[in-house]
Amino acid sequence: MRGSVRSCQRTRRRNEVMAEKLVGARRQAALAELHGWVEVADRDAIRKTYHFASFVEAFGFMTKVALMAEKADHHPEWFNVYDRVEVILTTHDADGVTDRDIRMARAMDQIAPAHDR
Ligand code: H2B
Repeated sequence: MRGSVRSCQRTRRRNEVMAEKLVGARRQAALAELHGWVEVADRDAIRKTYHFASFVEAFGFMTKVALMAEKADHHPEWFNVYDRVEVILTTHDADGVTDRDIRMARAMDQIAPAHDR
């Protein structure tokens, strides 16, 4: 019972935020207003690499993004080594890039080091 209620809420939540795949000119326009975000070659996703002054700064960035991502129910795929954070964004429900990814990318850029904005 509790399980089915929970999965129902999850479905409802997904439907509420269900986003449409960004394609063609709208997608290019969205990418053009971001900085340093490019399309991934072998899948429908966008990526960017951020560079920090230290591991602690990189991890601090990831901590802030993690809280934003949890709030937005939209999570990055990422890889961190020392002062570098490589991020991939895509929307699994839409099987591609949506406005949710663009919004997350913008939010990440806003708290990134000046040289990565
Ligand atoms: N993050 C990203 N990047 N894409 C999604 O489609 C996505 C997500 N879906 N975070 C959410 C969570 C979904 O899996 C859960 C069930 O709400």
